[in-house]
Amino acid sequence: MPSSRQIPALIKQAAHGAGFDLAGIAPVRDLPELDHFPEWIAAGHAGEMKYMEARDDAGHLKRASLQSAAPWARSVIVCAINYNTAEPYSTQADDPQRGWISRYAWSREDYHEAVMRRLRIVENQLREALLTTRAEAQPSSAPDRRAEALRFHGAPVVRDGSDQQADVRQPAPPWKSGPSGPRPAPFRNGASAPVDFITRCYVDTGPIVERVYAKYAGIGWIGKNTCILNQKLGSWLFLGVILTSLELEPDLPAPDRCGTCTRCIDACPTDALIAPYQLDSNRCISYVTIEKRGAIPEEMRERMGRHVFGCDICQDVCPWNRKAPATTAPEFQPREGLVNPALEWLAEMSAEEFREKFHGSPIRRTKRSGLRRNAVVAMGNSGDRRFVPMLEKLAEDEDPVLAEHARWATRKLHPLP
Ligand code: B12
Ligand code: SF4
Ligand code: SF4
Repeated sequence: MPSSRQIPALIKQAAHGAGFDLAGIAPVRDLPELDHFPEWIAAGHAGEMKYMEARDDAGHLKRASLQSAAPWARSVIVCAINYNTAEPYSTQADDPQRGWISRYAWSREDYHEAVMRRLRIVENQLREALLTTRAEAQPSSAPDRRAEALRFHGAPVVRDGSDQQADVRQPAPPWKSGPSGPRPAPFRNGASAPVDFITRCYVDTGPIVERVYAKYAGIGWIGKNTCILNQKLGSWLFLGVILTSLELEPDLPAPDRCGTCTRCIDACPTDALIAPYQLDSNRCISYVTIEKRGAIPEEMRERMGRHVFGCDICQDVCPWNRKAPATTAPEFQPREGLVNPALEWLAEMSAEEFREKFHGSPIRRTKRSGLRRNAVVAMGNSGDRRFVPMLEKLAEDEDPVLAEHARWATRKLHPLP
């Protein structure tokens, strides 16, 4: 029977088998970094990302503490996977006539799905290990508890609709079984089981600041650019978390290895890193090109340079990424044409081509209108007057936001005397 000390080893083995590069366990408690979250929200640094401001019935910010959003959670399993590929960094590819899509978005599969699929493997193996040992612990005259348990395998998935996460409830692990309490409500499929073993998997969308738990799970430290950095792998890591009601032995937090370095802060073209470990989304090119809808503030347009989706500069310049290894995972290999893409191609992309090219890609998030808007801004910043005829045509486009940005870009390339 695995003990609460052995389960972490089993989880890490399962994570490795599922293709994760790193895995660790963080405790659920009020971690000091989370104290900064309400200040960050109050300062307006979340911009228009209203989901970051979600509150519970008592008015507390859900992301500021798991006590509010998941009072049953006792541990957070954090898994990380390297998405780096052997392509140049944005700081190495300096053709201003071409755009830049950030490294994470070149992938063949949206990382939310690629990470979630792996998290489910880990979650299922954890469940199976606990259910198997529980079944083996039953006396032979008892009904076939293992068969009963396995009927739940993959079945009790409750969608709560608000955060689109699965809530998987399972029989209690052996060390948690107590005297039998009231019979719990049945699952949707009619089966019933004790409900005190809960797991929830999240990639981005959960009410949790993943990087803080990644630090306490020993995945890496939070750098001054606010990204999680691992000493061996660098920062090209996607994170995924499994919240669980199991009380597990936590890992040790990774020590901060930024030292006196400030390269990321110095290199940020928009001064979005307002202080070490603090980012104002409104000023971040990643936010402006992916999350911001409608018109981009003029002051930001010029500073966006040729970025059309996301930004990697504060990671490209980080010394810990100098020797970052490349992944072999096929889903993170770049789609054709996305590394340093042609701006004309993006600006003139039809709705049909956008659907086809970006099917299952994170780039869908900015929608065709956002991508074209960003491409037009990059043309304006290119200094290349070859783009003027195309921009003049786009200035008449039926999309008023695109048309206005095209007029801005034309003025930049073709200043009036
Ligand atoms: C909203 C969001 C964004 C926003 C805001 C980013 C931000 N820094 O907050 C925008 C759109 C700008 C963004 C950009 C990017 N994102 Co993003 N994003 C998220 C999301 C959904 C929430 C992050 C969040 O809660 N922010 C709130 C702030 C307050 O938290 P935080 O920055 O993590 O800050 C904590 C620490 O800095 C800490 N802190 C630690 N020490 C200290 C010391 C002091 C003095 C202070 C004041 C604070 C402090 O306090 C904060 C917690 O309260 C997460 C997924 C998730 N659910 O966590 C992904 C996530 C953070 N993003 C990710 C990625 C990959 C990116 C990009 C690289 C994508 C790109 N190339 O464009 C960039 C990186 C930009 C950057 N430098 O952060 C990854 C990060 C992986 C990693 N290695 O760190 C995540 C974890 C997604 C994932 N599942 O893999 N993102
Ligand atoms: S992603 Fe780009 S704009 Fe955002 S903080 Fe990093 S360097 Fe600055
Ligand atoms: S560039 Fe320097 S300060 Fe910034 S995250 Fe990397 S090591 Fe830390």
